[in-house]
Amino acid sequence: MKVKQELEKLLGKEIAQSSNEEVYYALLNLTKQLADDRRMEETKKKIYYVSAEFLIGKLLSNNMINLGIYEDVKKVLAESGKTLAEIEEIEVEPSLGNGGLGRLAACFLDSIATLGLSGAGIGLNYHLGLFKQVFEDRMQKEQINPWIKDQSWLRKTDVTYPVTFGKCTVQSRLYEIDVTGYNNRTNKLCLFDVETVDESIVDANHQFDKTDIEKNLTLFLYPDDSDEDGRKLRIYQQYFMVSNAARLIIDECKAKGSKLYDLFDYAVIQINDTHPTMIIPELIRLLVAEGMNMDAAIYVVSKTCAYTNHTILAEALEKWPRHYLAEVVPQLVPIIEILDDKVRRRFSDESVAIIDRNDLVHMAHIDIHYGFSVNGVAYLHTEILKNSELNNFYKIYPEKFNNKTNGITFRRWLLYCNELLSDTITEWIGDGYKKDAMELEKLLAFVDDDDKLEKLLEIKHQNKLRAKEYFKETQGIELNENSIFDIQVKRLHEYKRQQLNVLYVIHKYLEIKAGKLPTTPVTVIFGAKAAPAYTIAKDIIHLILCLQELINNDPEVSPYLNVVMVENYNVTLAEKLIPACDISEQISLASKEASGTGNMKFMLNGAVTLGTEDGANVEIHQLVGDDNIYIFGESSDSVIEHYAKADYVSRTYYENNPVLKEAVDFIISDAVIALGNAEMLHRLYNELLNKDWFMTFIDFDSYVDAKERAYKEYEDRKAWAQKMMVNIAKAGFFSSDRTIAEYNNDIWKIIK
Ligand code: 6GP
Repeated sequence: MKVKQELEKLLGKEIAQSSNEEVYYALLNLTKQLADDRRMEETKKKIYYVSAEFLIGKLLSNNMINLGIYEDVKKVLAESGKTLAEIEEIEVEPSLGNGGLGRLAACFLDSIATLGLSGAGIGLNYHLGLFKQVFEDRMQKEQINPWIKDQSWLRKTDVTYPVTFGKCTVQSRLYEIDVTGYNNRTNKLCLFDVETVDESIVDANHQFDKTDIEKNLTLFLYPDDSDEDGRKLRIYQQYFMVSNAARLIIDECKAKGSKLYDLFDYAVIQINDTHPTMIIPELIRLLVAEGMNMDAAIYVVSKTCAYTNHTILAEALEKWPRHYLAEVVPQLVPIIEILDDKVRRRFSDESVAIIDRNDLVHMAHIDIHYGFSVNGVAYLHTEILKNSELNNFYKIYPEKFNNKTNGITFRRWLLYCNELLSDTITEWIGDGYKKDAMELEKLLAFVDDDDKLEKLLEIKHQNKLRAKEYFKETQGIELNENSIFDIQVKRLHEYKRQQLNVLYVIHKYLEIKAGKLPTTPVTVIFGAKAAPAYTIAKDIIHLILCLQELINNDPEVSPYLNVVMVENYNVTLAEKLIPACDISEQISLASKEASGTGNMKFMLNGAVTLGTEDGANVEIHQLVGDDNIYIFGESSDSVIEHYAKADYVSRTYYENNPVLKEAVDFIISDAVIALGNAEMLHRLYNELLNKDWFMTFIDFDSYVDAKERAYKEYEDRKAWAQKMMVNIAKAGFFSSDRTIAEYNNDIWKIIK
């Protein structure tokens, strides 16, 4: 294809004569056409990945890479005096996800298409998405994040269904976004919406009438659930998502010849955490309405649905009061009662019931009893599910449990975000690794090759410069490219322990003030959104922003230590930060991080992990060996034991450890209070001293030791570059192509 001619045909003029915006829209249309050309006939069986979140990121470059026109487009733009980077600035990042669960869903869609599997994602088209984070008075403020433009990747379809709730019926509308595979087929992401949705009901404080379902149904991802109306709104959304999904699936299967008794030969439904759980009773309801008897419907649905668990945090294992469901979706309640009754007849164990004695409906329990597969997302996580969290279920259904260690798409997280590195790798080992990521292991041959090690360091430096320029331009942030980039970017949550990193920063600041100076300067970078109703998480952000102000403006300290919190961390910012990183902070309390996927992205881009034996860190450790990772902290077994015995008392650590005490006390020192909000800082201080539910203090000493070791070893540039090489070489296992091949072989069994 002649890219230049095609583009200029769409533009109606020369590229050089067109604005960036015109070029962007021409590329959008060209890419859509090419994606359309790669649509293939669907196979008999299809995978439907149903998820509340799809954190897809900007799509233009990713699609151009997958369609094979990326290099040509870059060349053609350069000839006309334009860069792809400036064209991409026009694209707005869709706001359809929150964190790991949503980004995983996006990587999976890429890999499903790349492996040539017939599949679709199904979710909701949130108009205002999660929220846009801005910092005001060193605090997080939430703003609406409208992202839908007149022309976008969204394609309006004729598919619409009436969806009935207890109090009203709404008419849905399906929108589609093409999902391109790398040199392979085009699939679809199906996003349902309602036409009555009204963005104008949201006021300046982000408030809106939570009971006006017709107007608010697809406004926000995860509406505030701190009150009853908010929780009910989540149920409205979930039911709207799955009722549409169920109908779409039934229609598509019927069109392919399914008689519905054989639905499982045509469809497999992967339930992404518990948000889509109601698809089970909804499908049963619809099959019964089609004339099937209840037992047959339950049998068919149970053979069609599979469940993935993404967390053991109790707060995320959804439990809805039966009366909420009776109000929002009364038609499902009798079915859920039948499902519960069948469970109770078979098992006397109260802990596996669906509706408990307090009349709470346990969504995960529906998935486990009435799905055919239950998987965790990393080896350790699945072991914890089997042996503790879901042990009572494992005893009943050992055959349902399986592990699928997460993965990431290397198209976005290497080829696109780190071209310098991927071009160099191609030069060294050929481009076979682009199809078979395990070929990266060929890089192990170069761990003693001085020139190649030098080159890795040079690439890292270039990526730091690129990040420096980007953040200077977009956020006015000054980054020192000659410092160690020590990065923690992920959702803000106490279990992820940003507060542990913060305590280290304070400790380091105090050391520098006392005259103990680091050899190489360090920049500690944070990026994180806190859920709007999560008070302590917002207090932690506040503390980080106060420290940023204090430290970066202290001439005694700032030549050695800087703290930066980037605003509105999202996929686009991750693509800039990850290639520039030296040290990847993966410091969750062991047992709490199901897998993590940021850890994989950093490793692939040549950062060295500083982490606990948690989630997929365990597998990273096994792959790279002790010398190429910094592991610290309590083991998950020991943490689980502390919880069981309830014997962790944070204050004891504080009282017995003067270094820790000094750091903790600094949170409420005059220097910090002068910059911040005393109430928030005291609240955080008290939380740590009196609760510290995620055991920050228990790991403080070993964290400080590990960090000091990492900083010291960074000085030996050759030894560090060797660690980088090993990390990149061993990252192949974490390709989501491997993960999806495993899902397909063990669970989905889609034949190409
Ligand atoms: C996340 C887990 O916290 C993370 O460890 C994992 O890598 C990711 O899922 C993908 O599996 N969970 C969520 O984001 C979540 O909302 C309900 O879980």
